Amino acid sequence: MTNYNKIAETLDLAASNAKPIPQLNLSHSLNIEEAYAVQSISISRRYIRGEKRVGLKMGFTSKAKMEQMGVNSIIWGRLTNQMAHDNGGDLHKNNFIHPRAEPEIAFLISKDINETLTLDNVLDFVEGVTVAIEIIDSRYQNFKFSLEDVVADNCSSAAFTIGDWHPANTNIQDIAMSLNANGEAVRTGNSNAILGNPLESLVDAARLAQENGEYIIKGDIILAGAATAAIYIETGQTITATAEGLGSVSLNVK
Ligand code: OOG
Ligand code: MG
Repeated sequence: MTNYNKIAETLDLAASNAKPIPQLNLSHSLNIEEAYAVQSISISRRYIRGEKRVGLKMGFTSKAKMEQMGVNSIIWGRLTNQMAHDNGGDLHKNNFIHPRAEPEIAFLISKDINETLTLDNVLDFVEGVTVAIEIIDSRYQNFKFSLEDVVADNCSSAAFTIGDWHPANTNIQDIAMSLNANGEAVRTGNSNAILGNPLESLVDAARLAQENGEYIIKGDIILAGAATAAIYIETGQTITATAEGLGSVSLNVK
C-alpha cells in the first residue's frame, strides 16, 4: 500500500534541507488525485510548524511553461507566509536546491469566493493586481518530474515576491512582461500567454479550489502562472520582473 504520509515527509524534508530526491514516479505510481493528497499532507506539515497559508499558485497556464517542462495540464499549489519575500529584499540561494525565477501576475482577493467565477464576475473578487516573481525549486533531481510528481511537490513552490498593488480594474490583458537579471532582459513575453487572459487563471483557480475542497478567501494572493519559461538564478544577480502598467518587482540573490 502506498504510504502517502511517508512520501509527503520525504518531499517536505527535501524542501527544508534543500536536498534533492529522486523522482517519485521511478518508485511509485501515484495518480493525480493521490498526488494532490500528498501535496495536502506535505503542506499540512508546514502549517503544523506554524507557517500560514497566504494563497494559491497556478502552474502551467502558459504554453512556454508547458513546453519547457514537458507537461500539458494546469496545476495548482499552496503558498505560505514563509515563501513570501519583500520586494527588493534578499533571497538566499543556499536555502534552495536549484531555484528558478518566473515573471507572473498576482491577484489580491477582495472577498471569499463561494460561487463559480466567469470572466464577467471575476473582478468583483479582486482587490488588486500586480506583477510578481515566483521562485520555483523542484525537490526532484535535475528539476525533472512527471505531472503527478510536481503536483505532489506542491508544484515546485518555493518563494515569491509581489510588487505594489494596483486597482482591480488596471489593465492586465495583452501587456508586455519581462524577466531581467542585473538589468538585462532574459525573458520577454505578454500577459496573454497566460491562458489567453490572466483573469482566466483566477477563474480556473476558483474552479479547481472548489473541486478539490480548497478555498479562496479575502486577503488571499493568487499567482496566475508564468508568462514565459523560467530561468535559473545565480548568486549576485538582481532579478526583476516588469509588466506594462504594473511597474516592477525585484529580488537580490545572495
Ligand atoms: C512547476 C511550476 C509551474 C508556473 O508558473 O507555470 C509554475 C515547475 O515548473 O516546476 O509555477
Ligand atoms: Mg509559477
